[in-house]
Amino acid sequence: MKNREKIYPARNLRRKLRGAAALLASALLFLSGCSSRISAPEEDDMRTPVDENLIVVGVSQLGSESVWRTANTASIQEVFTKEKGYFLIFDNARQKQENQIKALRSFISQEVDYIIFSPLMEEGWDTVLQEAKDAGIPVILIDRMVDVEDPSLYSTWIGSDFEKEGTEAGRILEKCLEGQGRQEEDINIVVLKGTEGSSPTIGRTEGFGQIVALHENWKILEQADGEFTTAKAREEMSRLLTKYEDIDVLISQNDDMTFGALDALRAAGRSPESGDDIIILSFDGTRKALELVESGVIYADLECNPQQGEYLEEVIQKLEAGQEIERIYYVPEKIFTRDNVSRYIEDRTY
Ligand code: GYE
Repeated sequence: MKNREKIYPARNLRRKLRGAAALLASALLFLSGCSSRISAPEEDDMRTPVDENLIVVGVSQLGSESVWRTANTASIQEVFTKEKGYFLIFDNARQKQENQIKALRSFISQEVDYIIFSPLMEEGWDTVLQEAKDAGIPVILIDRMVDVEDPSLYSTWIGSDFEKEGTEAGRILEKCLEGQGRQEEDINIVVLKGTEGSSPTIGRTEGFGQIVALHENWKILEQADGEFTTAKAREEMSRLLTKYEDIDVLISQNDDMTFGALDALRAAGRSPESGDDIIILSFDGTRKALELVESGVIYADLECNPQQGEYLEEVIQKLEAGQEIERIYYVPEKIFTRDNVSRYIEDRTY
């Protein structure tokens, strides 16, 4: 991004003032040391973002609904430490957009250097992001996207290509059915969708839908809202299993929902463990899911990489150095099938 100085003048002014404040603080400390016997506080007690010249980042995480999210939060918290020169203000919005908007407003009033946030859903951010822009605070989006009129309301976005994940799932299903000699058969599909209006739900649904449209014999019986959680998916899957007798394929838009769906399948007397009862495709690539790929319960798992902290830091370092950044960064991802999964399980930390 060019001309960042011009885009965010307030922020640069703030950094200068912060530098001046630090100088003033050390001058006062020096003077107090010369002129009085009252001892100065231990250096550690004086720590504030101002006098250490730390980069202050306000992070608004959307919730803690899934294993993926917990790993994503950990990856952010590992990176923004005092040792690395950051002061992190972290807020968990607990799946409520209004909480997220409140958190963003509080970051603005605290005059943070950067706002990082993972928006719960795509719509509804224009006003608060305009406020951040007016305050001269760069906004970095991670994981999910916003749908705003003015694209200059955020500096960059770091995340996954959700639509591609969806089309890949469709392609894997094609190959699977081909391998089973069922390419001409009628195939009944149910989809467990994530949070309504969120980028992964929109992208994965759209991408998979593109491949479905190529196959007249593939029928989506229903797309149910599983909210990315195990509990809601368990409930929805039980309902679907009562409603439809002949479900051949389950597309579950995250692993947590897959775990709930598996409970429901077992409770309904189906045998997902046999591997030939139902074809399950899942997203995220958590360790528990990879083990289920290895044992043949999940046919394939499309990785969604939660470890975005290092990319975030790279972007901030570039901005700090006045370098250009891209508008979009896709994180690297794999597809796990029974053929390759074993070598990845041991190193999985989440
Ligand atoms: O797939 C799901 C989480 O936004 C990519 O959100 C993320 C999704 C992830 O709850 O597990």
